Amino acid sequence: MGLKLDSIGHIEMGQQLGRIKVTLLALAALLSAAFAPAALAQDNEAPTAQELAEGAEAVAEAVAPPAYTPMAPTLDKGMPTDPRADTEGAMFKSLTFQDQYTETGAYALWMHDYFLLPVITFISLLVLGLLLYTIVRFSRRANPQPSKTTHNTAIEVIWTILPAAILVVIAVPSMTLLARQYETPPEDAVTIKAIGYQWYWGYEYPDHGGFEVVSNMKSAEDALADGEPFQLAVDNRMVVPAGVPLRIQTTAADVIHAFSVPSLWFKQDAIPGRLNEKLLTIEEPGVYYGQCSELCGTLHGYMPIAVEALPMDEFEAWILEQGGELPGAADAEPEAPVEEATAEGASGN
Ligand SMILES: [Cu+2]
Repeated sequence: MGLKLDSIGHIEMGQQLGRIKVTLLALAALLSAAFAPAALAQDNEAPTAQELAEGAEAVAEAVAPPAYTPMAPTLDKGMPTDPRADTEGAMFKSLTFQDQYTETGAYALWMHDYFLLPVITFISLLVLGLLLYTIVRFSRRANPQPSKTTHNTAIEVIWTILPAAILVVIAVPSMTLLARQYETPPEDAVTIKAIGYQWYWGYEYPDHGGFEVVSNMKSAEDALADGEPFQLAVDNRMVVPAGVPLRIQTTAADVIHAFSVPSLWFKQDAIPGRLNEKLLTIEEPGVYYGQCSELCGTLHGYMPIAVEALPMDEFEAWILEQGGELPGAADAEPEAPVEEATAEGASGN
């Protein structure tokens, strides 16, 4: 039959299990027929097969996934801002970080905007002020006889303690951010494995049957036609569920690459022979663009990343469309042989 050895083994085991189930079912039917009035047993038996078939159809219709169409990206969401754009504040927005769509990213952005930036601004202005004061106050004209002082204990204590204190204060949010960035994914996180190749990305879905999506950069014409940013748009995106923890694993097939998406505050090296993994929870559905961030050869600049976060049901529909399977589907499998067996049994009788 051209099947592999292990798959034959599985199929035979499945059939054996099926046969055991059929035997048990037949026994149960016999027992119920023996103990219940004959009419009731018949009533029970005949519709069961029909009902099962009809029920299965109804379920299949209800579960039938809507066809997947790639989500249209939102301007300035999950992508860099063009400083030449007409939109308000485009110039400023292009100079700072992208809007963040993860909790860690929001924290990091807060730390930058409301903590580090004020501190560095204060220090820069203070140093600039002192410098200007010194230039004016102690110039040769204003101060012809310079002081011969070489030490001042008080001032030396201050300029040692103060910077040290500032560093200690900065260390608090800094260490918090570091810890958050390396939080271990929970056990039930959805695993997606990003594999770097020269020069494209592959996305494997080990929790969903292990299929792999190959993702190449779109041509300028295709990107433009689809309303996507050129050099960021890809033919096949990395589709993930939004709002649930993801276990992003990265590795590479040839040289070192890096999987990086700025608006998700995510950057992780993809190293041959090594599996890195990190937690990622995307807060809302959307398209988020990134790029390989490790010099990996000639076409390093042409292996962009596009992450499409979808609501869970749409993600599952996409999985099925890709020929993957849903986790938990394996638990439901034993029902199939039972249905078949019942139908066969009914026709046999
Ligand atoms: Cu690369």
